[in-house]
Amino acid sequence: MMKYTFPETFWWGSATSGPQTEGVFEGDGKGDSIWDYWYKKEPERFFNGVGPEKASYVYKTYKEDIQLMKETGHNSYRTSIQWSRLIPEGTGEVNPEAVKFYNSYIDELIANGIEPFINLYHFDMPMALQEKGGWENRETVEAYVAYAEKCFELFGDRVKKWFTHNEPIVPVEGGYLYQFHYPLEVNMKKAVQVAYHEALASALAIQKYREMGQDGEIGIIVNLTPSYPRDENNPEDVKAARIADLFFNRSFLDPAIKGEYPQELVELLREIDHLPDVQPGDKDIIKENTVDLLGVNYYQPRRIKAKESTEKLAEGPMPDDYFDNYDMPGKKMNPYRGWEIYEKGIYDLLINLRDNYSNIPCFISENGMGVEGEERYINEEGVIEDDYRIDFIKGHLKYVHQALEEGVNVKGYHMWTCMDNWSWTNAYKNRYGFISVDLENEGKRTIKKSGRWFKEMTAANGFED
Ligand code: BGP
Repeated sequence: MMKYTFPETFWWGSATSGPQTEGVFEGDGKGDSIWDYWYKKEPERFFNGVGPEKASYVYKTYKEDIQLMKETGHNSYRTSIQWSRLIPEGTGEVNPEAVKFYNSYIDELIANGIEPFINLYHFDMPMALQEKGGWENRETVEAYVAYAEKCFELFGDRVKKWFTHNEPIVPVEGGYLYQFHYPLEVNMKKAVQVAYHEALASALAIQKYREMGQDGEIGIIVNLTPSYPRDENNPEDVKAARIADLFFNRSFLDPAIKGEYPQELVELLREIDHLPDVQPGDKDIIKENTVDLLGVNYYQPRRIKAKESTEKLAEGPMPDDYFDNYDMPGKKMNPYRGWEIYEKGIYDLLINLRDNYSNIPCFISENGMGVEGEERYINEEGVIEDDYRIDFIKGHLKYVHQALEEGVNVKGYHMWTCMDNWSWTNAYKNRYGFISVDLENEGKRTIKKSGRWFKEMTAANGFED
């Protein structure tokens, strides 16, 4: 038996987002985001035709839900403000119903001893702005900064942990490379511009936060997918893995923490004439407004080999022109989501932050396991016995613990997610929560075995195994 003890002050909790939980209700004044729009247009693209208008009804149930957070051992919780709820047209008028809702949600969390961590952007571009190009258009950067300022002004007296984006690489991949987010384009030139504008918007929001004299911390949440070469002794594999790392990890990590882009990435984009449009002064803004705190979402590693296939994914350049994904034999899989489970990846990425990113204060802001058909694990008391999820958490926490012992500045662990929520086009296919949501039964909540276990584990600040 080994004992894994975490600091008394460790942040324990879970994460979600507005669009995946709140739902849309008569009279709530919410404008459409790209998700509302896309669902109305192509509902068949969403698993079982379930859209964002239902989600988990949290807009109505947050008070009861917060009681369940307490019962599952949360001392902190991350959600996002929906831009299209607060400012329905993306710019201009603020929706008073949204202000009431977020105020009450935040107050209720605090009153129950749960610190709100608030994210400003979780894949949910207001449709009115997407019509004008979304992140491709520099005006969206300005609109975003005005929106961020409004959020700081309205809620900054109580919210002390802010995040400018969740996984900013995902709208780039989904919307402009691999077609799993609206606007479903395949265009690397636009992808680079979108990524650049997101990073610039983040730096400008951080600048605004500090100018306003706000006294909390502000950061960004990135999904890190450590890139492992097929063969560490094969220089071509190693180079391919390094390029994948540049595209998918360092493209946001470096500007967010170091205030500049990796030179190798800049050169690579220059060679293919894909550098983004920038304006004088941008460089300094990015340089001077780096994050206080980094959230890291970790689900899976990336296994890479040197390019072997000649198949092109698109006519124009694509990141995949530089590497192939490597299907490593014997890897452990989550078959429902199709993602590899590799616990040591969480340690490797934390050590990388310690050694190459000035040991920035960080926390695990998402880690989790989506499983389909969890009802088959329901016992006589109606509780889902998700022992696989408990094992998944322990497996990762052991490595977080090791990283802590080796001096990594890691301050917490948030699970994806609290209550089963709406997973974009997968809707409610794979369930991730500590708490189940019965969609057939008005969203009835039941704490799973993992939720009970998490409560005990966090009360003890650790576990034995
Ligand atoms: C992360 C996102 C979340 C969430 C989670 C699970 O990438 O930040 O929004 O959904 O992954 O992934 P999925 O919902 O695609 O199964």
